[in-house]
Amino acid sequence: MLIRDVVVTPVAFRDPPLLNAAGVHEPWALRTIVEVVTDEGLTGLGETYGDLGHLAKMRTAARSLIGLDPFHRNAVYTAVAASVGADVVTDAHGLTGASTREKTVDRVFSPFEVACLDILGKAAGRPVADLLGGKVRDAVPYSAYLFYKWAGHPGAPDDAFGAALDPAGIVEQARLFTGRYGFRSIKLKGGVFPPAQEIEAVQALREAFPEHPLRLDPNAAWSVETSIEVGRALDGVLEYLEDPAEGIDGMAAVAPRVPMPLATNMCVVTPEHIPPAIRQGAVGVLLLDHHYWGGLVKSSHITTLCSTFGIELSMHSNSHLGISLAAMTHLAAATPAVTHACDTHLPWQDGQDVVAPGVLRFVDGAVPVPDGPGLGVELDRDALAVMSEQYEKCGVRSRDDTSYMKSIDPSFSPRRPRW
Ligand code: GKR
Ligand code: MG
Repeated sequence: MLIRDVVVTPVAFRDPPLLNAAGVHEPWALRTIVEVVTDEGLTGLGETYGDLGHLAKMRTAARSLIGLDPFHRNAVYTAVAASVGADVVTDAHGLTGASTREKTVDRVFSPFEVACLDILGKAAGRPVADLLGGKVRDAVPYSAYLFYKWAGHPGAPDDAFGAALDPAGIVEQARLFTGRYGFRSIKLKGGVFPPAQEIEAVQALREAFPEHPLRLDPNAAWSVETSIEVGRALDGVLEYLEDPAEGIDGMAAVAPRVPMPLATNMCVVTPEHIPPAIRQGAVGVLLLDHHYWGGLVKSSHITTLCSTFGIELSMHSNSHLGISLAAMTHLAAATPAVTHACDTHLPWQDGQDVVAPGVLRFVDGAVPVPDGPGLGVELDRDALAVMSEQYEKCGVRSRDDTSYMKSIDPSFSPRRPRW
């Protein structure tokens, strides 16, 4: 079997004004959809970031895959690495940690690897979870991912979610998400208001949801001292505290002084970060993300390594669509070490998707693992065409939460630490 064609399509979809330490989400979020087609007529799907620098790398890499065998992931990785060369692609928003050359290659490789696994699954008539060792759970639990937010983008009508700018608004948002999807864990994106206000919001969540594990993630907006104060104030309330302080050094200074484990998707984001993080005892939970940890197989290997060192696993997300949700679900379903509910932004997309409806759904806060061959999802070509046209027209070419926020509030600064 040989790869005959690779189609790379950037798409844009509406995104609410979600607030974070870097600023605020723009009205359009970007993704790139990958279709890998074989000479036997099988098509595999992948999904990744849409920022222009990354998209350019995706397009170059796509050309280098023609003629390769989708079974040969080593050859595919080598071709991607050669096409990336020595370049390092960075994110403007800075919310997923430092960029390195290895992380750049892993990010470009990931959607092609997922598409190849989709093809192999289709060829074998088996779900991708089977290619990763088989399901250890029939459904993958996700958390309600809460954000402070405005009622709508400035100058636009209010969106379907309403404003959430204080503890009562956050509790109301949690009720909406848990009511609609049945989530049994809750994560609050922090780093937006002074820590005392965010502590109050978490305490309000604890009161309203006494049984739900809770997490708080300020994206390294706090100093070491502030992180320790917040961690101690939330003793017994948080399942884990996510990226309170910057870098492995900052996290290692906080970890032994707070009562709960620290989690990260910022200071350990590529294999070369693992040895120093372990040496320094910086993290208790790694938020895995196959989009930058080199695809599903490499991510699965990373979980084995982490388990050896006593690091627990959960999963990180960014604004995404259904191909990513399907891939995350197969990976988490086939990975025993992912024991915490995974993050997903999908509810914020409010039904916009490139996959045909019907397969992916939340039941009691968990996504049942698709049981069709491969990822088990199909492209909705009409939806893809609409989102591709939205990309052409929307004018956004790279996610930039900070510039958008500054256009609304010129005094805003994304400096870290902010408190
Ligand atoms: O969507 O604003 C966002 C999040 O802040 C995202 O960009 C982060 O990468 O969800 C992520 C996180 O857990 O830090
Ligand atoms: Mg995070």
